[in-house]
Amino acid sequence: MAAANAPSYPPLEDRPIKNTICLFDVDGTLTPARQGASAEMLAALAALRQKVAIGFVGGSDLRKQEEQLGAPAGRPVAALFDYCFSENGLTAYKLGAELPSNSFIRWLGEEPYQDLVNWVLRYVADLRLPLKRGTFVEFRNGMVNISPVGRNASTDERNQYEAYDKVHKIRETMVAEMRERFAHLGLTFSIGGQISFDVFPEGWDKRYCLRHLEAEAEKPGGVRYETVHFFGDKTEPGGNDWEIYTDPRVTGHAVRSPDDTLRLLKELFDI
Ligand code: M1P
Repeated sequence: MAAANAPSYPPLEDRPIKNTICLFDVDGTLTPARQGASAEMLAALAALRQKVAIGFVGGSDLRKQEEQLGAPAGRPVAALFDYCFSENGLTAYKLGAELPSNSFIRWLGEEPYQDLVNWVLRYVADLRLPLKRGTFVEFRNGMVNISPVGRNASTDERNQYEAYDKVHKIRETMVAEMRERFAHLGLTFSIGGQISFDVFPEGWDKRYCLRHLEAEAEKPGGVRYETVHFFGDKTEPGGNDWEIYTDPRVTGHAVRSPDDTLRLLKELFDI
């Protein structure tokens, strides 16, 4: 049951600024990295939602977005946004109702996945490094994360590995071999952090959520979003907002911080 004081919003098809949606990255755009949203940001989003459809698109899972957005508001995150796109949209909600989900294993299939993971384990077994710990393959809903040193490495061990990797190019070499060996699978290999790299299907970056919006237009009475604004802080090449920011279907906005997002929203939507 909706909370007694829950605000109400015009139906999506009756928002004053028609056929328009604002999509937001979470960390560094709506909230400081890994922290909660401010009261000012939550109020701005509520005001914006009176005018246009709003959604977030984040790489983390819904639990994390509940912590960063839902908890500070004291309401479920799915009540704060028209569209919630967790894991870039592999898990998605519209007006609190779940949209079709997807997963890496469903997309790839068990046989090709085992070919990949067996190859990785053999490759890692033959590596001699200054240190090795455990969990060389982490199976996630939308990707597999591979770490030559192992995800159990402590902070010190991470730092040691990272320095070694910079000189000896362990991940770069492994990724180059995997790109060649598994070229037929249509995968993206991304070295983002300190000790690992992510492997996921081509196009399963933040652009993935756009397919949900395109599906909306095909539904009876569904809205066709002709203007899709995206706000993100990692919009440089290599950043995880870059692909959606530069997508021709999207009007991209690069922000430096949540305060910068607020400034831009005032400027663009007079809220
Ligand atoms: O956000 C960048 C990366 O952060 C972690 O990488 P690592 O453990 O190597 O520092 C992982 O969560 C990885 O998936 C992610 O891309």
